[in-house]
Amino acid sequence: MRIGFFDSGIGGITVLHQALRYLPNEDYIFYADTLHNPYGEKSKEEVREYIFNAVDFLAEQGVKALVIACNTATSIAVDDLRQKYDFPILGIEPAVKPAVQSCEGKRKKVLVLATNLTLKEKKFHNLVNSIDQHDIVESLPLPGLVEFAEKFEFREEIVVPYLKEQLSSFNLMQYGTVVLGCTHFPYFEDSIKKIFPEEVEIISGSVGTAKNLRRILEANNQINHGSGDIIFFKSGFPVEDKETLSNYKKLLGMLDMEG
Ligand code: DGN
Repeated sequence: MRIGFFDSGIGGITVLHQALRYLPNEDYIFYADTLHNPYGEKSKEEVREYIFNAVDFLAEQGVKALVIACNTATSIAVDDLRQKYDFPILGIEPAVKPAVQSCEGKRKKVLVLATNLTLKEKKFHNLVNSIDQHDIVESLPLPGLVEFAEKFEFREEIVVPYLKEQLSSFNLMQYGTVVLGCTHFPYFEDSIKKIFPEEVEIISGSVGTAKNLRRILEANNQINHGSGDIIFFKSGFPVEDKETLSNYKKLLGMLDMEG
């Protein structure tokens, strides 16, 4: 059986990329809900309905595990999804804990970049409150990066001015770690690096999610020896046109280059 991956759009491919590193012999089914993207600016109720529709679809295809490769969807629905389905469901959340641990000693702050919905949700506030004893975590929504990614717009001359404007009121010298709390953001890692001082670390939660996925499959004796085949769906329809498929492959290649 395949492993299901789900995101509101192409951001989840950044998590799939890590899964392919840790589990290269699994076969995958990737569902991008592009018709309803972006999730981050919509109401929680509306997004919840889209998520359940998408996961119902993946469950009907038959998956042995599901990765909610979207911080926004994880924060509003992962607990309820786990109640409904009987396959393992993994989510992704902003990697606040390692960021705080690494910054505390350095007397630096942490900046979490995510969607509006993720940053507004209780799950995020509970996470920060449980870890951030010295009040060093700050956050900023960057919906423009999701829009750029969905348009396959990654050119630095477009992205860097947007980032500079959004960060214009921040003193960038005070940060030790930037947390990419949206799966669309790793595509822009090079542009983000250009804005912050060189020593600033940039981290995301996708490696942790991929390692957890491997651990769960190993524990359940469900490791596959397939070919790493991926099939893509967009809001319930198979992606068959060559151009889109080649764009998705290009994204995986682009992530390879970013390491
Ligand atoms: N990629 C998603 C996330 O990680 O939050 C959401 C992007 C969006 O739909 N705004």
